[in-house]
Formats: sequence, structure tokens, C-alpha cells
Amino acid sequence: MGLAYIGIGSNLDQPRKQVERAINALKLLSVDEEIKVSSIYQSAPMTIDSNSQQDEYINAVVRINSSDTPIDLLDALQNIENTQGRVRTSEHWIARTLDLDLLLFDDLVINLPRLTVPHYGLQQRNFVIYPLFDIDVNLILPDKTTIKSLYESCSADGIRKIE
Ligand code: A4P
Ligand code: MG
Repeated sequence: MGLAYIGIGSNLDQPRKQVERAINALKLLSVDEEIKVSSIYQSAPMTIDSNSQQDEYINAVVRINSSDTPIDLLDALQNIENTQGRVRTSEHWIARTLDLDLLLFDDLVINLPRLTVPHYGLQQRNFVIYPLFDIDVNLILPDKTTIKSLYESCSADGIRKIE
């Protein structure tokens, strides 16, 4: 059994509703339905091509109690993405109905072809750091970085709490 932190992002096809559906689906993955949900944020799209026109994202983080292995959990997350109409292409960072990232799983460090934990962008993205801080102000990453230090040093550019 482990505590899994899952980042939710959507910027297509009614993003706020997509996030709500995802939260409900994640509840069903948790062994005890005792899940923690962060505030909901709106954030400027981080894109590869700065000329690309994408809508703002809705972002949140959920913490569940999982009895799955990390790879089984990743499969379950991808099933939820597919159920919510995620179209997968070889292109990264394109607009999507739903993106679920496994940010942390207890204090595990995982480097598999399909799965890197902690998620590689965690320490650089305010739309991940803010909601993680909402869920647990005392969170410590596997490399001993505290979420509090990331929260205090990260920029608030482009992000606002909407709920
Ligand atoms: N993968 C490896 N590690 C993980 C993990 N910890 N969690 C693999 C989830 N997946 C993981 O992901 C590509 C592959 O990563 C998966 O097949 C899985 O095996 P994907 O979701 O198909 O593609 P992607 O999301 O386009 O690529 P990537 O590099 O994962 O992008 P990110 O980091 O997810 O960023 N701007 C704002 N404001 N808010 C956002 O939420 N999100 C993104 C996507 C871009 N811009 C954004 C936001
Ligand atoms: Mg992703």
C-alpha cells in the first residue's frame, strides 16, 4: 500500500468538467476513498512551440491510497485518460482533454522506460508545486527537497487559484 500523488491537467473540451470526472475516477482507484484533493488552478499553457495557440489549463493534484504496483497504477491512469477521450500522438505537450501524471509514489524512485517517478517536471512547475503544497505542507521528496522550499522559491507566473 502506498500514497500516490497524481497530477491532473486538462485544456480541451470543458477542462473543469474533465478534472471533476477525473477526480471521481481516481476516488475509485483508492483503497479507502479517503482521497485528498488540492485547490483547483488555472494556468497558462506550457508549450514547446511558443507560437502555438492553446487554451489555459485547469490543474489539480489528488492523493490516493493505492494497493497497485506503480506500473499497474500507470495503466489505470492511462485507462482513465482514454475513457475521457485523450488522443495520444507522438507529439508532446499538445492540448489534451486529460493528462494524469504519477508525480510521487511514497518515497520511491523509479526509472523504467514507461515510468519515471518522481515525475521529471515536478520541481519546475508551479501548477504542480502549488497543489502539492495544498495537500501536504510537510511533504518531502525522495531527494529530501521539501515542498515548502519549492513553494517558496517558485514563481507565480501564469497561475491562479480558481476554487
Ligand atoms: N511516463 C513516464 N513517467 C511518467 C509519470 N510519472 N506519469 C510516460 C505519467 N506518465 C509517465 O506521456 C508520455 C509517456 O510518459 C507516457 O506514455 C508514460 O509511459 P503522455 O501523457 O502520453 O504525453 P505528454 O503528457 O504530452 O508528455 P509529457 O512529457 O509527459 O508531458 P507532461 O510533463 O505531462 O506535460 N501546461 C500547463 N499549464 N499545465 C499542464 O498540466 N501539461 C503538459 C504536459 C504541458 N503543458 C502544461 C501542462
Ligand atoms: Mg503526461
